[in-house]
Amino acid sequence: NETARWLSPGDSSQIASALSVRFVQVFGHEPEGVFFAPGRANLNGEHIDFHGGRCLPMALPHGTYVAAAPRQDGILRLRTLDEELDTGIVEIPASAAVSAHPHDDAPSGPAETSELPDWTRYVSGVLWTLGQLDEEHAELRLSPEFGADLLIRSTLPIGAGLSSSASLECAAALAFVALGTERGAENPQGELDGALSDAERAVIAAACVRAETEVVGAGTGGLDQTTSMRASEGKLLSLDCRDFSLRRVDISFLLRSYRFIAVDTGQPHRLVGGEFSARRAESEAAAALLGVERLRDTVPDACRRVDVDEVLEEFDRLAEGQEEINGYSTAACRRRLRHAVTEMMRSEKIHKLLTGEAHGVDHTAETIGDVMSAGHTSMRENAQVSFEMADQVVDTALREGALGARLIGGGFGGSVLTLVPKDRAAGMTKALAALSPKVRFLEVLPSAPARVV
Ligand code: GAF
Repeated sequence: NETARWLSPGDSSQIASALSVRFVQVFGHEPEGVFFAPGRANLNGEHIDFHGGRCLPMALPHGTYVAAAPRQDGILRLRTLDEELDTGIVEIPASAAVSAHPHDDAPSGPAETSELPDWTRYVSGVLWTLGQLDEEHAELRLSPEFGADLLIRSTLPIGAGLSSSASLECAAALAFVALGTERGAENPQGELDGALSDAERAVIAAACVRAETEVVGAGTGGLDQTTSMRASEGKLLSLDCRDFSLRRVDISFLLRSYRFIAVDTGQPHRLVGGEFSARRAESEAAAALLGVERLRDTVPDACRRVDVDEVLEEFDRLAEGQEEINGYSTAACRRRLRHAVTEMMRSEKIHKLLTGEAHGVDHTAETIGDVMSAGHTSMRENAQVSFEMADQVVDTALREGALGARLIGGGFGGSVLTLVPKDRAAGMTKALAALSPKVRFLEVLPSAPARVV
């Protein structure tokens, strides 16, 4: 039954009420609030956020809900309702939040706490980084005594490249800010959303990035957390990861005739695994060889056309005779460089198209579709993060009338984003459903950022 293949975001207020009821059953007292943060899809700009590239994400209607209540004893008690992850209440002394979760490079933590489930690091990490904020951001800083009870439920598939981790971090962060900071105390919960400025949301997003890189040990670049905290309903973000400035572009004109549908291939991925970090490290080695801090320095802005072959020639000249750069194969570094430069140029092209003069809906849709598919080819051949099922989904979607299709997120598993004319969507999803019983669909409607429900 094809309808069963659609993952619905559900009704926010119903989910929040049901979660509050469960919270009382689990913790024996009422939650003080329910907080939500969305996952994301990205039209273009994969594996370039950490190089200061431009990304074109939007928040999904799907995401993570957190029902929460503060505690006065500095303890964090967490439980997830995800059937595969739930092991009952997990208790972490807040003061041990970080030592309990050393990532691979950190000294190991106390034996009795190192058994904690991996997913809890995303939450305890955020508790720690929000406690580390400096004087300038004191209003958003958690006190060291702060603790909380959290019940978690996600409407996103976990590990499907749709940013389930960042949405958990951001929902937990918003709960912590609401319940344990001056900013939260100043604003009754329902008003906190509106009261938080975009700059404050950026500070919270940065704390979430820090939790993921320093506590979880996944070298993410900020795309996911920024989208979850700062997205806008009905809008695509044109996010410049040099300084995380962004423009919000209305794409409702496009959604009148076309649909964005995300296809979860059913093959999960993990960013903490070595492959993602290796890809990042290879591209960083290419940057080091070229003598630039980040690869964005080779593609400064939309106004200057960059010839990728010239950049590659320069790379070849500098790499001549070297089989390795900083311990990474020169051939691999060259491919990562080609991916990063072409991916950045594709983003600049769409940025110009969407922020410049209108060229008509169909022209815009076709150009976006072409960029998406070219992005996939580069994910497959240059970044080398695609996999058989993703390639099959892309080929099938294009054959069935999609204007564009591409793997999104970190790769090695995860989801494909498609752009399809409304009248071709049913045929496309039918053909995709026939590929594997694990395939699932999500309607991608650009949605609002992290909020109090
Ligand atoms: C993951 C990371 F978390 C992001 O920062 C980004 O690098 C993405 O992979 C690839 O574009 O989602």
